Amino acid sequence: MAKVLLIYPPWYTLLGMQCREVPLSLCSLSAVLRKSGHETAIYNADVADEQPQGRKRDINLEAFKNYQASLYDTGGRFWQEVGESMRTQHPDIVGIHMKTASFKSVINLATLVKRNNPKVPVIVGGPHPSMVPEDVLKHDVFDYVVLHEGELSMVELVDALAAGRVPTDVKGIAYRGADGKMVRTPGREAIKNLDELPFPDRDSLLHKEQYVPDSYGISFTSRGCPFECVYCDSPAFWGRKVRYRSPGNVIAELEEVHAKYGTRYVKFYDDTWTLNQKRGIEICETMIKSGLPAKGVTWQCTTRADCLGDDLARAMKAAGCAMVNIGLESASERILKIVKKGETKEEIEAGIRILQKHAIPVNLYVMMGLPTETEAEVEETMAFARSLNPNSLIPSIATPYPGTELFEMAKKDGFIQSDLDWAEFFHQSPKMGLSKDIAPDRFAKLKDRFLKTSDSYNGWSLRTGMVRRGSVLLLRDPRTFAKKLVRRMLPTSGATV
Ligand code: B12
Ligand code: SF4
Repeated sequence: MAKVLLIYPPWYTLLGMQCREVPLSLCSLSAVLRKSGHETAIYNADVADEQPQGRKRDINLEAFKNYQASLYDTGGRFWQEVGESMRTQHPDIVGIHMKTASFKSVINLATLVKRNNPKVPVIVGGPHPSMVPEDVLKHDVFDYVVLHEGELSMVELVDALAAGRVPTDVKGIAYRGADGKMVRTPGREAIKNLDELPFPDRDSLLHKEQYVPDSYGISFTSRGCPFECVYCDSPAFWGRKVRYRSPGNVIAELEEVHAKYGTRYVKFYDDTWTLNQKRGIEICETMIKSGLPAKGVTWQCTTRADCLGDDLARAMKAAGCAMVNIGLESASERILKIVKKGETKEEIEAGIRILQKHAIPVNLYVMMGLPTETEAEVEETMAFARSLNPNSLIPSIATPYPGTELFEMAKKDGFIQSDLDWAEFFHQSPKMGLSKDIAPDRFAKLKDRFLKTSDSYNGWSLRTGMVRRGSVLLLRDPRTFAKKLVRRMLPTSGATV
């Protein structure tokens, strides 16, 4: 038996914000480790009571500069808190989640862990180390990388370490061999039946006082996506074969979460929630039968506009769907082809109209800075996006994550330098953008306008939407109006980017 401390690194907190959502990856790992007899605790350094919720418009140049500075200041507040959690938890093993953007932050964390106790093995997993394990293992504060889907490999790795064995027989991991070179064990086959996984363990989170009931409503119903958008790491990470949980298994988890934590809002983080529309309807029917919507539980999901039909949207509305996130990315057909979106503008518009017909609010992802994109195309995207009348726009600057085709394109175009800094790789970073066709000074101005236009659209949409919905509700049902008003004033888990 080992005591494992699982850490979600600070990122939003370094940017002066926070993300109050439970980290599903670590909750899932904790569940399987506990099932195998290990002890666990989950420390989430991205939640901090006093900081405002993460909102895209808050990431400005000033915040970015502070963020960069805080990454290199290991004496700073966040890092002290992490050291404190090491001292109070006394773990035998530490596991840390790592995205590309949090690479530097995780190095700092691991340094603190080793400073505290050099004998504690540090295991990292997540999108970034799965794609560039060799690069990660150059840093000797990391001992093991768990590649891709982590549950089974992590249990076997912890079992081996707890027994004092060198984990040469554990599939799906990488580590430094005796000669200092990376050893990569054979790949692990994906878990066939996701229903066999225990429900993510939300109980082992430390500092529960920092969460609100809706923080626990993070869930997924499938893993993988069959599409091949060049900017997304899902195809390379999960593979293009999609695995599904059964509707009964999904809803049983939501019932448990609602009963335990009083959660009333669920965010499904599947890549394409409605990929199989028949199954989507089944989930909605199972949800209705469970009585969750009648208890006021609502939810959101992310999907593609070309995976939406009338029957499904009707079922989603009836089951309490309160928001769907859809990617438009670009309104230029030329760019949509370059990024292998596999959808046309018309298809995207048609899908959005179906949701709107059923009064399901839409968040629309838009991107700028894609390879060969012109200024006119960026303008076209913004104009078209607004004409679709979504409830909000979520703008991103094209970012080439390792393992994606976009990364290879960026390399070919000379955007990836040998002195690259992974901490600059995120969707609002002032350092991102891959269009050679827009001069750098023009690009900076255009980017600013792109983000500001989205902000002002969102502000306008929020105000008009609230007034419209509020007036209708006030006239029809003043009691519910009053209840909703009170709920809106209470803290939420927040919409993060
Ligand atoms: C939910 C989500 C978020 C939420 C996170 C909320 C939360 N508290 O968890 C929000 C919206 C806040 C978010 C923010 C961002 N995200 Co995000 N997000 C996702 C999403 C949609 C699902 C993640 C998830 O929960 N999956 C389910 C769990 C079970 O899978 P998992 O996290 O991959 O974990 C498994 C393995 O990775 C591994 N594993 C993970 N961690 C560890 C740790 C150890 C020790 C071990 C052994 C194994 C292991 O085992 C797990 C179980 O199998 C993914 C896309 C996707 N399909 O995965 C993008 C994704 C992870 N996000 C991404 C990005 C870029 C971001 C942002 C940088 C966006 C931005 N603002 O610019 C920020 C960064 C935030 C941060 N704190 O670092 C990219 C990451 C690419 C990369 N190379 O880093 C992804 C892959 C999207 C994409 N397709 O490109 N995100
Ligand atoms: S962006 Fe969405 S549709 Fe495209 S590959 Fe990624 S998850 Fe699939």
